[in-house]
Amino acid sequence: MKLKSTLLASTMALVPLSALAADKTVGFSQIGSESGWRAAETTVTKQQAEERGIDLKFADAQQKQENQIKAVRSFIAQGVDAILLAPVVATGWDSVLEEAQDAEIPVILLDRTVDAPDDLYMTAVTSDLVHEGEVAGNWLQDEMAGADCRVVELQGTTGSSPAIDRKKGFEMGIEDAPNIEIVRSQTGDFTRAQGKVVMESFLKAEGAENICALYAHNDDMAVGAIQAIKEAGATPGTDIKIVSIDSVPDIHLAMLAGEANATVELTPNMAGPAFDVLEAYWADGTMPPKWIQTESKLYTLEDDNQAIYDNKKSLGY
Ligand code: GZL
Repeated sequence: MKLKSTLLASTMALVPLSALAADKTVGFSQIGSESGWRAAETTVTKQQAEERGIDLKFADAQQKQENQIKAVRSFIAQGVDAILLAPVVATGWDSVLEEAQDAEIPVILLDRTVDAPDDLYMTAVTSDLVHEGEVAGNWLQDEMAGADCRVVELQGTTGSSPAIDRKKGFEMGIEDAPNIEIVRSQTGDFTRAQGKVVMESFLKAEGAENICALYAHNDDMAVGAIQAIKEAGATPGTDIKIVSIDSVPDIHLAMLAGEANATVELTPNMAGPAFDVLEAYWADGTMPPKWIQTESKLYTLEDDNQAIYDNKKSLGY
C-alpha cells in the first residue's frame, strides 16, 4: 500500500500545478470599468485564466455593491471552484462571504480589502494602499523643499479601502511638512469625468493661483483634472503640480508633456498571484498568507516615460 501511495505522490509531483487548474471554474466579481487601470486588470485576469485553462465566469457590477453580491450568490449557486472579488467598498460583505464559506468555496480579494473577519476569505492580493499614499506625500514634500503649498485632493470611491488608505498614507507623508496644507478634499469616484468636474469646483472655489498641487487617488481623476486646469487657463505640471497613483499609460503621456509630475505604480496583474494560490491549494491543500502584497514604484519626470508608456501598452492596457 505504502509503495502505491508513494508512486501516486511522485506521479502527482510530475503534474505542473497549472494543469490541475484545467478543469476548474472561477467566478470573478469585478467592480466595473471606471478607470484605465480597472480595464487593464480585467484584461489581465482573463489572459491569466486562459493561459491556465481556467473557465472564468466574469461579472461587471457597474460599481454597485448590490450587483457584486448578486454575482457572488450566482457563483455560489453555480458551484464554482473559487471566487475572485474586487470589493467596491470595504463594508457590507459578511453575510455573502459566510454563504461562500458555508458552500466551501474559497474567496480571494483582489486590489481592495473588506472590513470582515479574515477567516471569510482565503487571502487578499493588494498593494500597500497606505504606503502608496505616503510615497505620494513624501514626493510632494521633497518637491516643495519647504515652500508653502496648498493642496487639493481627489479621493477615490467613498468607503473603498483605497480611498480610505491612500488618504491616510498621504497625510502621513506630509505630516512633517507644516508648509503643505490640504485645503480641499472630495471624491471623484476614480473616474476621469468626475475628476474633471470636482477639479473645476476646486478651481472655482480657490482660484488656480491659490492651488499649488493636486493629489489624486488615481491617474484617471488626475487626467480629468488636467483638462479642467487647462480650461481654467493654468498650466498643469508647473502652476499646479500633479501626483497620482496607478501608473496607467496616459499619465506617462501627460508626464512627457510636462502636464503631470509623478505617479505611483499599481500592477494590474492581481489575478496571477491569486491563481497561483488556487493552483497550490487545489494541488495539495496549501493555504496562503492572508495578504499577498504587490509592489509600488514611484515614477517621476526623471524616468524614461516614453519607454514606460510603450511597455505598459504591451501589458493589457
Ligand atoms: C486600487 C484600485 C483602484 C485603482 C483605480 O487598488 O482598487 O480602483 O487605483 C480603480 O484606478 O478604480
